[in-house]
Amino acid sequence: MHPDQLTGMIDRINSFNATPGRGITRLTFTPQYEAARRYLVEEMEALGLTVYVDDIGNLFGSLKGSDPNLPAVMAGSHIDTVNHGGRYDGVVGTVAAVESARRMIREGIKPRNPFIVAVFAEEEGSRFGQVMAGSRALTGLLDRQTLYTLTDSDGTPYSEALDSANLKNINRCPSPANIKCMLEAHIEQSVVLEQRSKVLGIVQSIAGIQQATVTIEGTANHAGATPMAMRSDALAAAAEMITAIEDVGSRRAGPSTVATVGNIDCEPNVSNVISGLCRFSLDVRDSDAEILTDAVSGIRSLCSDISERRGVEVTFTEKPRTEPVTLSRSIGQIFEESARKRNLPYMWMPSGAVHDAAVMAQVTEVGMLFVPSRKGRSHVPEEFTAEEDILAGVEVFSDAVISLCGGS
Ligand code: HGY
Ligand code: MN
Ligand code: MN
Repeated sequence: MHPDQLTGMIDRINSFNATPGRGITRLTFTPQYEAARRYLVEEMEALGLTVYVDDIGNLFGSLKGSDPNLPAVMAGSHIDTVNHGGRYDGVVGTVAAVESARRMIREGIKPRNPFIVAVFAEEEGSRFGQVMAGSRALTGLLDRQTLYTLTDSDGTPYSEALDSANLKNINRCPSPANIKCMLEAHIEQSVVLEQRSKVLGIVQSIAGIQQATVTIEGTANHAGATPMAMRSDALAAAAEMITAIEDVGSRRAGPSTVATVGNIDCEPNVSNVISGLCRFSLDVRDSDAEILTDAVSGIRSLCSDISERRGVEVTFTEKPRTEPVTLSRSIGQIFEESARKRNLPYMWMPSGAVHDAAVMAQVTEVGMLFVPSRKGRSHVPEEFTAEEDILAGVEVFSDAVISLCGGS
C-alpha cells in the first residue's frame, strides 16, 4: 500500500468542501459532492473498473471476477458529511474499498467473485433528513417514491437534486441475492480503541436508531404583558422535554441507550414574543431492539405529560427505524486472522454510530472494521485518524476483500 496514494485520495476528496476552514461540508448531490464523485469515477475508471450509478444516486465500480456468475463481494461507505464535519467519516471506508481494488490489480490478484466498490448516497441524512437513505433505498427498506419526495431545507425534492446531478451510466446494482457479502471500513467515532491502545476494531454489532421530529404548538403572545400563569410557551415546554429526553438516555433506559436532541427551531424566534411553535430533532439509539422501543415510548409519554401540564400540543413525526444488527462472525474472524498475521493490536467491539453496513446487514452478510478516532471526536472539524492507522486498516481490510473474493 502506498501511504501517499491513500492520503492523496483522502486529501483530494476533502478538497471538495463547501465550508473550507470550518470543517468539511459535502452534502449529497451538491456541487462539492458531485466534484468528489467525479474524482472517484476517474480514479476507478483509471483502474479499469466498470463504473456506474443506480437510480438512487449510489455510485459503483465493479471489477470482473474470473467466475462472473458468482455473487459479488461489495465494499464501500459514503462521501457525504454532516455540516462542518470531519475528513474521515465515510471517506476512509470509500478509500479502503478503492484501494482494495487497486491492490488486487497492482499485485496481479485475480478475484473469483466480482468485486464492487459502493459509495452510498445520503448516508448522513444531512440534506434530506433520513440517515442511510441511499443504502435503504437500494435494499428496498425505503421505497423510491418516498425517497424521491424527501426535501432539503430549501424544499428541493431528492428527485430534482438527483436530476440536477445529471448522472451518466445509470445501471442497476446487483440484487441482494447476487451479493455474497458487504464490508465497510470506518473510523470508530468514539474513544475505546484509543483508550485500549488498539489499532483495529472488529465490529460485532451496530446499534439501532429511531429518529423523529417533535413539534410543539403553544400560544404566541407578548413577552412583557402576558402573566406567567397565562402562558402556553412552546419553547419553555421544549426545554423541559429536552432535559427529560437526556434523562431517559442517561438514567432510565439501558446501558447502551443514547438520546440526543441536536437541532431546534422556534417561531417567531424573537426575544419579546413568547414562542408559539417549536420543532426539535430526536435521535434515540440502542444495541437492543426492545430497549430502543421502550426508550422511545418512554420519551413519548414524558413529552405528552409535559405538554398536558403546560397546555401545549405535542406531535411526534417518526422517521423509519433501523434495527440493531449483529455482524458476521466469520468475516470478523477473517479480519482477526489478518490482524494477527500483521501483528496489529485489535479488539472486538460494538458500534454506537450507525452505518450503511447496518442496512446491508438486513440483506447480506456484513463485516465492519474500525480504525481509531483521536480523542473519540467525530462529526466535527477536529475529527482525526493517524495515517499509519488508516494504512494498517486498509491492509487488513484488503486482505479480507481478497480472501472473500477467492483472490489468487
Ligand atoms: O449518525 C450516525 O451514526 C452516522 O454517522 N450517520
Ligand atoms: Mn457520520
Ligand atoms: Mn459514516
